[in-house]
Amino acid sequence: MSRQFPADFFWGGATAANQLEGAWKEDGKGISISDVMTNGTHTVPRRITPVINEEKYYYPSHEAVDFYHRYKEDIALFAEMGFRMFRLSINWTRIFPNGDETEPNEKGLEFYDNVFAELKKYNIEPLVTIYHNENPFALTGKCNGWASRECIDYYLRFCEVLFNRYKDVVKYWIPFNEINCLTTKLGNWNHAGILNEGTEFFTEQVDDPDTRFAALHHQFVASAKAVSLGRSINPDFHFGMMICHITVYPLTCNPDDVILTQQEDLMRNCFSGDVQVKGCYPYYIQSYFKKNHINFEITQEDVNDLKNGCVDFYSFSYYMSNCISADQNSAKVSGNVMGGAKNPYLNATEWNWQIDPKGLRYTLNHIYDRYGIPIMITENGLGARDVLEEDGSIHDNYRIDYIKAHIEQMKEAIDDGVVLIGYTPWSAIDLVSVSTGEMEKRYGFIYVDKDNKGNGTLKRYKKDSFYWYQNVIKSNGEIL
Ligand code: BGP
Repeated sequence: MSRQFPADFFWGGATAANQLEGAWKEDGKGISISDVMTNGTHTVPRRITPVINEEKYYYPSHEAVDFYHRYKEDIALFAEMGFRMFRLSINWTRIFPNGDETEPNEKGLEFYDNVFAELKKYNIEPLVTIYHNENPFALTGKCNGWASRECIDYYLRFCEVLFNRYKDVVKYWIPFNEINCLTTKLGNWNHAGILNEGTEFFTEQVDDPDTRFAALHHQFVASAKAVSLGRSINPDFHFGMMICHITVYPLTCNPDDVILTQQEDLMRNCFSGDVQVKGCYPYYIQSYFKKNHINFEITQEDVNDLKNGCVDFYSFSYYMSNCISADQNSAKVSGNVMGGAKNPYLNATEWNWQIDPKGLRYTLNHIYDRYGIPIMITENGLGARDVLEEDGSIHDNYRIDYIKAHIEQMKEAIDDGVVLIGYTPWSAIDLVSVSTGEMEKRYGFIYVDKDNKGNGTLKRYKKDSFYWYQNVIKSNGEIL
């Protein structure tokens, strides 16, 4: 064992189409669920408006950071940093504007031809997320999104087009981003296009667990079928699952806290991992469904499909850890899908996400011990306000500190024996925040001149972290 990264380690950065591309109606693109979400802040929730009203509201995905027109410039910057991998998602509505067409939109496919050609020019391996909060909005009206089984076929048609078109340029695929978000009610909208009557705000969604778990099941089946289909088109494809890893610790050694923590971990993290890596529903979730009277259809064909479509690698996002307490009155902190009790040993960001680099080592070991397959960290990073100085510099030493501390713990985990094959921090470049719709909650190595209201030149600037990360990659993680 050694504390060194493997020579072929995938250093890179991550993004998602709806937060990056803009051009929301260009070249035949349809409306996605992200396009009907207004901006917000961490105290003002984002609104879901089935009828778009641009006079009244601001919709951050409509222009985002305009990658659609600036991808050449951006990819050149990624190459300058030394990226070996770039994680992006395909905007489903560029290819199938309403989701249920039978013929794809050629213009949309051409855009990604160009993006992949540009990446190839610099030897950057694409890592493609097929679904990252970009469900066609028309499917919400048609069948309440993934609540309906119909979505499986629409999604597979989309996958088949992608696999055939890009089979020679894309090898790494993630069928669904953070699929486990559907274990919480926040997942209804972004993760499945489900809009139950009465829902107005992203953070306050009306929830029906039967529908939500049915949607999750449909996505498990869709993912497994996509894996089987992809392998039949190109046996060299690698498929990974993607979990929003909600790392949890018991707040105290009170056995009540410990049991509750174990239950949370099984439900939020292990459940989706177990289904996608092991190919079947684990015992604890079956009893959870029974105890909570959750019912939805699982056919024998589904059972077979799940068995046949297990993934090759495990990937996850890691931003924070949370504590779990049986005491309802414990102090609280936030998180991307789930908050928790405040950990007295950790600091938190302005958005109240606790910073816990050692939790990453813990998580990597936890995952590798359970599954024993290669792991990629496909999101990790710090959302913070940056200041653009007059000379165009951005001194984001706090971001460097954050990422450095996490990379150090990745090294420890490699030394522990974990097989870690890639790291694509969030985000390659500044982009729109999902939870709040803000631009000024920045994650990138590259600053984009744009504010929360949409003002700015969209000009790109290299942050201090850009140069720092460039050296990290050049030294293969030796110089931090
Ligand atoms: C993850 C999402 C990303 C990303 C990130 C940061 O859950 O997969 O799309 O946005 O969280 O969250 P936020 O943008 O809310 O700060």
